[in-house]
Amino acid sequence: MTTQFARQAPAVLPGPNDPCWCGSGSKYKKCHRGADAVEARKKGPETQRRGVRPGIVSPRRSVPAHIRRPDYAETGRPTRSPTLPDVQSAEVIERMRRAGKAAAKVLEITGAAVRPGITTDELDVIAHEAYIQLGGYPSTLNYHGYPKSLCTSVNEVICHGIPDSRALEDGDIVNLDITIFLEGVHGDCSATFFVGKVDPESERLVRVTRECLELGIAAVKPGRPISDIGRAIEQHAAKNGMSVVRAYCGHGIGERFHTSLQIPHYYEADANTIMKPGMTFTVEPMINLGHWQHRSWDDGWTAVTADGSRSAQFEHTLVVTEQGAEILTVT
Ligand code: EYF
Ligand code: CO
Ligand code: CO
Repeated sequence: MTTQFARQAPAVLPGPNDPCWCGSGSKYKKCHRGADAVEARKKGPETQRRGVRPGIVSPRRSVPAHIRRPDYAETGRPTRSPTLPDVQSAEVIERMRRAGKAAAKVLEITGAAVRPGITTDELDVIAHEAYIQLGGYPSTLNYHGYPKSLCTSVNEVICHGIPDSRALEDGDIVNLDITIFLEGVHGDCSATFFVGKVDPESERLVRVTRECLELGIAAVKPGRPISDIGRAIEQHAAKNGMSVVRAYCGHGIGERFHTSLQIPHYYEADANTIMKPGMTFTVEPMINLGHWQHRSWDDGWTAVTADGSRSAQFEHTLVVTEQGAEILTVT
């Protein structure tokens, strides 16, 4: 009789809570994870999966009392209804211009510090001080309990990487995702940086991802559906043999960090909300060199590519205008 279960572990192992590769139907962590780790140790370091590993996360940094805070700063839970209007008043947009400019400034300052040897926790210190210097609160700090003032996503980390004691290495790529709460509104932007000299495929990934954001922004037009944005992004990624992450989307933004408006970065026919002047949202495509599927680390935040391929991201906060889009997160 032939067994219906696989006998050998695949090259890419499942996440801890995914079904085991053997077909037993049990979670991987309850089934073959222990045995696979023993086998990998026996075979030596060459066969062990290389990649970014979690480091030590430092204690939470404080924000001076004079800085205005969002509603979740103490409890971790946003209290206001997410079903706010998607279209903002001219007065809110004016405040969002100032918040967007400040976010872009924090990104510029923190990005300038990226170099081999610096830890992502040191980047957190730089960003944290820059937010405060500009009079803003780091929107991610305690947002749903997130522990740091920015996200640092290295190599195969797709998003929500937590700054820790890991030093950046020559050849890494790192996305810095910065959001500021200033004058009662949020400004959210990110960019992927090279650490020293990176390989040509990573350079191509970062270039194509930046182009995906540009093409997504160019698709923003009043009277057109939100799905136009994802269509433009997905076409460009596919043309270059890359994939678009599906689990995380752009989002409405304003007095709340995230509203119920979602901006998929792939073509989604159901994303049929019509864009209107005054709507504010982010476009933040995450593009992978390999497949689009993701896994989450046990920390509950860090999303990585399931196949270990590298991932890059760029993000801007936009307002829809009569002609197209105005980018708010510019210095
Ligand atoms: C509850 C978080 C919650 N969410 C979104 C919360 O829009 C963002 N970047 O562009 C963005 C950034 C962060 C964020 C930082 C923390 N969170 C993350 C992951 C899971 C989750 O579950
Ligand atoms: Co962001
Ligand atoms: Co965002």
